[in-house]
Amino acid sequence: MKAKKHKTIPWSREITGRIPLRIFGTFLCAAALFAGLVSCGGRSEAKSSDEDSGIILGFSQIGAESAWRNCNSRSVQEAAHDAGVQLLFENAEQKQENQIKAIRSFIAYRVDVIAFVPIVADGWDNVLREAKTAGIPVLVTDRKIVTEDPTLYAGFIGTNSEEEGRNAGRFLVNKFADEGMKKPVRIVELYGTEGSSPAMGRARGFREILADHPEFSIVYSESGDFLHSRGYEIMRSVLDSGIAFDAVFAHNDGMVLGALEAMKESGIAPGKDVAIVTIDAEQAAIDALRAGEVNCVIECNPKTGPAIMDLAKRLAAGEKIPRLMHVEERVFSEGDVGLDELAPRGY
Ligand code: GZL
Repeated sequence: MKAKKHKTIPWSREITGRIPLRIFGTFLCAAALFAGLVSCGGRSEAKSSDEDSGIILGFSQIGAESAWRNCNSRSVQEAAHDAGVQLLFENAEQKQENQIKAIRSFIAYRVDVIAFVPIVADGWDNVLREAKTAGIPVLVTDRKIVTEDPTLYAGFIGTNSEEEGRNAGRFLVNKFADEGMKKPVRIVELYGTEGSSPAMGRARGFREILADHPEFSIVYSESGDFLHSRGYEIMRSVLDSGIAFDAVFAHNDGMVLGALEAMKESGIAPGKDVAIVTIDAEQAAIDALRAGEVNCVIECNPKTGPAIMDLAKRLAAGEKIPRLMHVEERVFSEGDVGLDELAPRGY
C-alpha cells in the first residue's frame, strides 16, 4: 500500500498579519469563550438574550461531519440567540460550491457581516471580492484560507493547527524516548480533509517535530476526511495489508474512534500495543483516554460562538479587529492528574 501524497499550499501566500493586539485578541476571545463554555452542553443560563442588536450575520458552515463540527454549529447558533444577532445559517453539506452560493446569497440579502468556515483553504478570492465590493466585512472562522489579497477578509478566529500537530509529535517523541526506545517508530497517519487548513497545518506541525528524530517515520498516510467511517475503513485496510506500525496519529477524534474499532476487531489493544494520539478532545476521546485506549488527546476548541458574535458586532460597527486570533487549547495525556474530574466536553 502506498501512502497517498497530500496537497500542500505554500502558506507564504496566507496572510496571518500577527499584530500586537493578538494578546488582546486572545484575551477577548478567551473571555468570550468562557461565556460560551457551557454553550455546547446546553444554553448558558447566565445570559439572557440581548436586545435585538439589529445585526444580521450570514454564516456558512461546512456540514456535520463530526461531533466537533456539530458543537461548533450549536455554539454559533446559541451565541447568536444570546447576543441578539439575527443569524442566517447555511449548512454546505461538505461542498465548497454550496458555501460560495451561500455567501452570494448573503451578499444579495445585504447582511451586515459574513462569517464562514472555509472547507478548504483555496478558491475563495472571487466570492470574497464580491463581498468586498458590496462593502460587507468577512470573518474567517475555524479554518484558514490562502489568498493573495489580505483585504478580502477582516480577520481569523480559530485554532492553531500547526501547534496541534507539533503537540502530537512532541507527545510521541517523549513517549517513545521515555521507554528508552531507539528502535524505529512507525506511524500511521489518519489525515483530515485534503486541502483543508487543519489537515495541512496538523501534518506540517507533526512533521516539523519528527524531523529532528529520524527513528520516527510515517509508514502510511491517507485522508479520512475527518469521518468516523473512513477512519475505520483506512485502519481496516492497513491491518489487512500487513503494514507494521507502532503508533497512530489521527487528525481528529472521529477518525481515531473508527480506527480503534478496526484495531480491536484484529485483537490489537490500542493504547497499549499501539500508541494513539488524536486531536479535538470530544467526550468519547477523553473517555478512551481514561480507559487507556488512547494515550494523548489534543484539544481543538469548537466553542467560538460567543467570540464570533462579539467580533461580528465590532465589524458591523465599523471597527477593526485583530487579524489573527487563536483560541487557547490544552493537551490531555495518559497519567495526567485530574482526568476524571474534567467537566463534560459538550461534544
Ligand atoms: C478543526 C476543524 C476540524 C476538526 C474536525 O479546526 O476544522 O473539522 O478537527 C472537524 O473534527 O471535522
